[in-house]
Amino acid sequence: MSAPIAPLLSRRDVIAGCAALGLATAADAAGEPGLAEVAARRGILFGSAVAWGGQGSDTGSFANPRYAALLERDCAVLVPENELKWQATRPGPRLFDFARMDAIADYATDRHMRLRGHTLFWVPPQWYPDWLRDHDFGSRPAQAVEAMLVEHVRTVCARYGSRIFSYDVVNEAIQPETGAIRDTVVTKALGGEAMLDLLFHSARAEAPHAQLVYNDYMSWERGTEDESHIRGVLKLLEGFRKRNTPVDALGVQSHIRLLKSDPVAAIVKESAGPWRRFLDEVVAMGFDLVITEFDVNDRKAPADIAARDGAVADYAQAYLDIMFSYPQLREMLVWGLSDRYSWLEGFDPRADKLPKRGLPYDREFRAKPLRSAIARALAGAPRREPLRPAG
Ligand code: 9MR
Repeated sequence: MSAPIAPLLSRRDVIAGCAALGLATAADAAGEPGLAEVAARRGILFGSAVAWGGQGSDTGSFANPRYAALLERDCAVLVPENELKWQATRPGPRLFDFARMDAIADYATDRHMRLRGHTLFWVPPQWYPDWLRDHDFGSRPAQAVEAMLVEHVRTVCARYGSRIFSYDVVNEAIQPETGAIRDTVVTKALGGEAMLDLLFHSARAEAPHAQLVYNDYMSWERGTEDESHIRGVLKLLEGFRKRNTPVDALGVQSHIRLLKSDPVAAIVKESAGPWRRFLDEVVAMGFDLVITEFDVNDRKAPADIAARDGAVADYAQAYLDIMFSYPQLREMLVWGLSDRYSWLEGFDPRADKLPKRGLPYDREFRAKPLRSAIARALAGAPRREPLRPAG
């Protein structure tokens, strides 16, 4: 009997060899379970932002077959990157347009994926549709704004019913530099707190099945603005609890940033303690946590691709390990899957002008070390009770 023949190269050797050559392999993800499956074993729902199908095939949309293949491998939940924002759905004060959002909702339903609603109201005026920015609310602005917001929530919630299981009811209400509620034509008319409360109460009434989330980009990096942003969000959450405002979870956007060239371990060491104290306070008030928009801004990470991808992966895993140590975190969404379509490309460019690499797949849809880091963080997460089904 002949001895079994050892394979010339194991799968691990192939992957290590490719990594040494700086090559991402499609094979490193293809043979492995999708991220949604890895996450589900731990009671976590994993997914991504997606765009609608109308802008042509080279987009981060389900209508792009190469992108759809990634979505269908890795995602159990989708969120529209832009299509449920007022900019998309509210072409005029009395007009609604849901064509783009409907396309995404239909795709998610057909593929048995869940759907998050981003967002019922995005507070900073720079993101309002033009007509709203300097809208004349007449002689009784408080009543007019109230009617407008309630109509909006009612219309969206009625249209999507139990198809949307979780809403970012309010997005980015806090001014990071001051920690106060932003002052806008809409918040002014009603008062900031009253306006936010109105949105959450309306969402609870119109979508009683849904998880209601306050979503913001306060981040674990330690800059002055990050401190005041965090303090402002905590104060806001305390106010919600005091006034019995129906808010279920804090959406932690998680656009994490490598903005220093220090070693990753040093940055993590500086951030971890204060970030945990923040999360401890949030969950102590009874809020769940949701990672709503994860990606990594690699602006100051090394230019060399292998070194950069390694730093991004290490930074992400350190962050996610902390996040998943909280059983109150049961959803993680990335803000896109491929660097080819990332919003980071047009934002805060690198000094060397190299393309950013902050998402799990590169511009040619090949899995990167960041995908493996996410998979490891998910696989290492303590098992938790999954979110109750919608409806
Ligand atoms: O990624 C989104 C980009 O395509 C849009 O142009 C932009 C304005 O609508 O919004 C980006 O998404 C943001 C999200 O809605 C809220 N948190 C920050 C995200 C990145 O800017």
